[in-house]
Amino acid sequence: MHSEMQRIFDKVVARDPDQPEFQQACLEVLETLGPAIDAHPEYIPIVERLCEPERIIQFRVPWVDDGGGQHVNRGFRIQYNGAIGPYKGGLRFHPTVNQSVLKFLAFEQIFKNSLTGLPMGGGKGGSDFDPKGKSDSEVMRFCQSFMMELWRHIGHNLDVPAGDIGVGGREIGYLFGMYKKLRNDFEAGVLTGKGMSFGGSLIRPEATGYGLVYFAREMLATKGMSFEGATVSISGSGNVAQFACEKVLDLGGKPVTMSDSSGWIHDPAGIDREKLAWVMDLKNNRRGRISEYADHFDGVTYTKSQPDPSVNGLWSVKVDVALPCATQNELNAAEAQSLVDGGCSAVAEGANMPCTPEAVEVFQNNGLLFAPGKASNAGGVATSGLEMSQNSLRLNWSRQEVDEKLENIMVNIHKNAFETADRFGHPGNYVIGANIAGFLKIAEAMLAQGVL
Ligand code: NDP
Ligand code: 2IT
Repeated sequence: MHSEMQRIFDKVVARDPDQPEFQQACLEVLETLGPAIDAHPEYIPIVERLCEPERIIQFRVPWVDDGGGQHVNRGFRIQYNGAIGPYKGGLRFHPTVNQSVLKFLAFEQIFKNSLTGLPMGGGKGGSDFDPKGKSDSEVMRFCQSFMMELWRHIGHNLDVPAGDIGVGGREIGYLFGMYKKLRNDFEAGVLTGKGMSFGGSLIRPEATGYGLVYFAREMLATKGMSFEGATVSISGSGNVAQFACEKVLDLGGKPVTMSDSSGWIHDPAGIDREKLAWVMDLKNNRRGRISEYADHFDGVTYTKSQPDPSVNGLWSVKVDVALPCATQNELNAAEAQSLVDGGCSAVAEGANMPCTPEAVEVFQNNGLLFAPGKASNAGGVATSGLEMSQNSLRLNWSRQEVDEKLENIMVNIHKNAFETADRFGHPGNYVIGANIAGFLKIAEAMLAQGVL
């Protein structure tokens, strides 16, 4: 690692010794910036500033369950970097949410948003609230309480939250309703991922999964490969996984796995459109478990999550392409090695940081194509940016129009990451390409705006 980047990283660790996810995200960027820093030594203080969020807001979220019981959760919003546009990034509701996790996500978001080419800074937020097993009215009351504090910190030109794990269309609807009531103003562009009847964009629900597969298609094409006839493993069964599965089917591939936090299914015959529709109903309406898939369809195996995930895990299935779409650090070095041994050609991250640094090293050392999430899952936030544009215009674009813009953005991100990797002496290394390409735009803006 470049000595100045090592110095900055040591400072990050000393300052936040108890934030492993944040340290991991910083390290993964800092260790790749050397060639950019050699070309632009004036950016060294910028990197140091980038490792510190502009603002962290933490607040209490009290709510009442259906039985009258009172609960308190913790709410956060990290307004990480606003150099190139309003803070932008999702909200995550999951029991594992803490400052380290949200700082890692907000840090990644800065580079991802820069790569989209749209004017969006980086932010993230959420709560340690667990929506699992909660009724609709409990989720509504929680969202209302969360917004009762958050509203004073956000705005369509200031900070624009959206969904992430545990936050989908239902939650965004409740959050938007409460924001509108408190602000006494219909400020459509304050949240993205809204329903179509109140300012949402067509294709936003599909965008992360579709964008991921568009990016992977471009990456495969550099080696003369395609999704046609390819066997694909997908983890997760939420928003990103569902629409990644749909786009793989559109491109002639065969998805064979899906998972949730309880376990995973392997369907050697392939998850076809009818089965995918069933999964969407299971997860989005009935809010059930993926194990039910194996009870419902023939020839499917279900395996419970293991304490040691590398034993008989989802990534041991032999595939051509792997798309991790669940959560951070879900794919370790041993699992990466099983993918390599099984003849896998490409891995593209749908989730944020799903592959551990050691897993990424295994892929790169074995010549697999590897797409880091900040490039390959940028389609979600890019389409959020398109939703903001439509809200400002007070117009709705057609499904085809948004999809074409999304596809174009993903093709451009691929091209930018590919060419930047080449230009800085690491051909084919999308990690270096994406980090440097994302960084250069932010660094230029921060330098121009002075020491803030
Ligand atoms: P969802 O809540 O819709 O789905 C998450 C899926 O991942 C569920 O199947 C969930 O299973 C599983 N999962 C969550 N946490 C864990 C865990 N600790 N261990 C195992 N499985 C887990 O979220 P999304 O699909 O929106 O998000 C998935 C990933 O994609 C996240 O990393 C997110 O940050 C990233 N992402 C999302 C974008 C978006 O637009 N939504 C954009 C870019 C990235 P269970 O239901 O059992 O918890
Ligand atoms: O990680 C992400 O990029 C998201 N969860 C989407 C953020 C957004 O603002 O659409």
